[in-house]
Order: sequence, then C-alpha cells, then structure tokens
Amino acid sequence: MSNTIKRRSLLKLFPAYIVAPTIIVSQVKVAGCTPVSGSNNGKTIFVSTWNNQSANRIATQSAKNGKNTIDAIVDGISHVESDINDMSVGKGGRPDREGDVTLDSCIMDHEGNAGGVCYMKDIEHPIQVARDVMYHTPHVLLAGDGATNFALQRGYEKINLLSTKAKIAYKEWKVKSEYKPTPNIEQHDTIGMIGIHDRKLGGGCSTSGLAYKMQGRVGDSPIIGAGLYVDGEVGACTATGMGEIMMKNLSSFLVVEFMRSGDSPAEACRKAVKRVADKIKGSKKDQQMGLIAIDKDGNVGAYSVLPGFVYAVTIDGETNVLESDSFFDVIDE
Ligand code: SD4
Repeated sequence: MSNTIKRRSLLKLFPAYIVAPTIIVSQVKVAGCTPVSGSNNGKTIFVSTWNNQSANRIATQSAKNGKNTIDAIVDGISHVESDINDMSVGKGGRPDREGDVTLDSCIMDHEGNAGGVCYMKDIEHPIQVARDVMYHTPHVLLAGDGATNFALQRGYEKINLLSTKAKIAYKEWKVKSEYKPTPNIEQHDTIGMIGIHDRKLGGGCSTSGLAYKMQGRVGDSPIIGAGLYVDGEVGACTATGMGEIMMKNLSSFLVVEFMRSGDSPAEACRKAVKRVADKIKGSKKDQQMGLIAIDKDGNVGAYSVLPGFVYAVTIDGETNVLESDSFFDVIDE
C-alpha cells in the first residue's frame, strides 16, 4: 500500500482543493501536499483525464513561459497526440473498422469561443487545428475532408497516422471483427484537459475515438457540451469513456450548469454521472463515463460511472494522479 492513501487520510491532506478522490495512484508527495487553506485562487492548475501527468507538466511549463491557458493546454495535448504508444489519441491511435485512423478534438476558451474537428484523417494535431477553427474561421466544427483540407491550407503536414502496432492490432481484431468497447483500456485513453492560469479557464479534448468504431462514427470529444464545456465565469468540465453517453446527456455542459447552481466540481460530476447511471439497464460493463471538473476558484473534482477512472491534477507544478469515486463499485458482466 505504499502508493495508496485511504480516503479519510486523503481528505485531511486535500480538504479544500481536491474533492473526494479515493486513491492517489502515483506521485504521492505527502510533505508537499499541505493545502493552502480554503482555496486555490490564483494558482495555475491543469487537470487531465487518465494518467496524462506528462501533458499537465508540459502545459504548466508553457504557462510558466508566458503562454495563456489555451496555448498551454494545446501544448500539453499535442504531446500526447505525438506519442505513438498512446493508442487512443492522435498518431498511433487505433483505427475504425475499415482500418482508417480518424481523429476528433475540440477546444473552448474562457470567453466562450470554441472550435473543433471531427472525423479528420492524416493530420497529427487535431487540437491545434481545433484552435485554428476557433480563432480563424466563422465556424465551430469542421468534419472529414473539410477539416483535413483546412489543416493543409494552414500549413499542417499530411502524415500516416496508422502505426505498425495499431495495424497489427487491427489485423488481429479483423479475425473476429467484434465491436466490444472496453472501459479504462490502458489508463491512457482520450485526453481531456481543463485548466486555469492567470484566472482564465480553458479546456481541450483529443481522441482517436473508440477502437474499431463504424466508419463515419464521431464521438463526444469534438462536441461542445458533450466532451468539453467551459464557462469562464463558472468552471470547466471534460469527459472520457463511451462517447454516446455524453452525447445523449450533454454531460460536460450539465456539470458546468450544476456548478453554476452552487455545486462543487466533485458534486456536479457526481450528479451528472448519477443522471446517466440511474438509467443503465442490463450490462454496464462498457458504460464508462469519467468526468473531471474545475471551478473558477480552482477547486477540482471528478466522478465516474465505473471504477478505475484516474485523472492527473497539477497545481502550481505539483502533480498527483488520483482515482475518482465511482457510482458502481465493480465492473460486472
Ligand atoms: C469517444 N469518448 O470517442 C471517446 C473515447 C474515450 O477513453 O474517451 N476513450 O467516445
């Protein structure tokens, strides 16, 4: 148990700023965790889905170097998109059932500006293209060839996104061709990152989507309100898991609305998960949804439908990877 802390002692360590995590998964730095009582106001904070602590660190460094929240988040997410070993994001992502890697991403700033790309092929950095859609077009979402052509016009290079490892996995999958999304695949799935720097909130999300999805399938990650939502006066939320759930419930938007009504980020995430989990009939084994949220004062929270959802929190350079509380205790059949 050297790397885990039970909840009661954890709440002593993080009374105000990290609400209701169950376990610190790694990077436990007890001495460095002494909270500043009451608030994280004014701190630089980046929070990402799954064990994306390196992305948080890069975002933190970019913010330190003078970049704003959005550009820092883009730097953090771009790092994951380039990681060929991350098979759920960017280059090296698992393909759809035709063997094509197609990418989804969106971004939103504290002023309510938003941009996204979906079903985009051949471009390594959908998060950067999403930012370009946000700031350099009159639109919010570009899809398919339109997204790729826009990226090429803006000078992005065309690359082959299908790695050898993903190609081999795809060939093995083809033998049975069963579509069976698995929750928490490798604790390194879709990256959603939300943060605050210079008191400005922002967020971004990037994914290659569910492995072996139908051709043309688009998930929650490029959809504002589903995979990501930011309100500069309230807070931000991003999601991971079975995208169809977030799309049907606009879960990220809902979390921000709960925070607007006074809920803490953790309580807002719990209520949005409950809304979904209460309706699950039959097997819940592929019904994962993990939510992370931050409010304008820097309070952070998370919650998931199924156990096993972890998230990385970096506050003024101090990083912890935590496991969220979940609605169900076990992933059954
Ligand atoms: C999707 N939500 O395309 C994404 C997948 C994901 O961790 O989050 N994987 O549905």
